[in-house]
Amino acid sequence: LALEGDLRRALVQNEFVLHYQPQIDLRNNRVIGTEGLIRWQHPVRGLVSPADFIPLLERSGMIISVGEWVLHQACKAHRDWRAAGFNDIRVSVNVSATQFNDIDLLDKIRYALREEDMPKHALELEITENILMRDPAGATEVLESINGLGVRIAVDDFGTGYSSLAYLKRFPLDALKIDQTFMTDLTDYSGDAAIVEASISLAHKLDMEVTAEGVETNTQLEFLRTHDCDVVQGYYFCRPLPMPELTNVLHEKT
Ligand code: G
Ligand code: G
Ligand code: MN
Ligand code: NA
Repeated sequence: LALEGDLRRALVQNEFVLHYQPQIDLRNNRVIGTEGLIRWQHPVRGLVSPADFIPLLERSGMIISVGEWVLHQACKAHRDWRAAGFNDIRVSVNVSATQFNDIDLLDKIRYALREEDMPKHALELEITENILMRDPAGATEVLESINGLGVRIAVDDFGTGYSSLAYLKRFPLDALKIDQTFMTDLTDYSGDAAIVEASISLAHKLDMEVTAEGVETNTQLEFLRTHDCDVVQGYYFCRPLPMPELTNVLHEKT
């Protein structure tokens, strides 16, 4: 409860910061994009995990304004990367349930693209499969309007919720992100391996790019390479980093 009061001031007091985690294209081992991940630098408690405050933001409705801040921040970062010569990179942001159901979402995306001079195809929205499946018919409309803007859409945390395969085919989706829980036991004969292999092949057959999240070891990486995964993200390559450090990584790996 104390945290909730502090959260009300966090935005105006500039206590939020967006970190960025690189996503590596396995075809050329270069950074193809980054995922923006919010952090809260609390004046007394220090760094607070989004797992602890995103639910509070959701409950209070504050996620709407914080979500807009995230969107603008990611587009500003992208402008800096372009200015440094990284023109082929993308940036992804996570969209929560409340944001996804906000009737002004499309206007807010349009506004951010215009205000921050953002190339629309370079922006990707990550939406969890649970959000999409809550009301598939409603979700289809929202996704189609986002897709109509030219902004990319990725299904986040794939495999942990209840996806209807029929809807996966019907939704206008660009990418599928396999949840990190499936990486833990990624050896050739495990159940996780079967799920990851099947997810990659499903994504490709539905014409989607596929990203593996939470890649921490070379064994996992080699498995993903062998099974034709497109993009990988995880501590094995890089943690989420604040802006100046991330730009240094781009200079090394792009
Ligand atoms: O970065 P970390 O693993 O601590 O993030 C924990 C959770 O918080 C993840 O589920 C992630 O998707 C979510 N999260 C991180 N940044 C954002 C954000 O900007 N918006 C929303 N809605 N969720 C975020
Ligand atoms: O829910 P979502 O996929 O958006 O959140 C991704 C979360 O996973 C972020 O909080 C990020 O910090 C975290 N993360 C990123 N790479 C790794 C990894 O290799 N291992 C683990 N355990 N977590 C990771
Ligand atoms: Mn995500
Ligand atoms: Na995820």
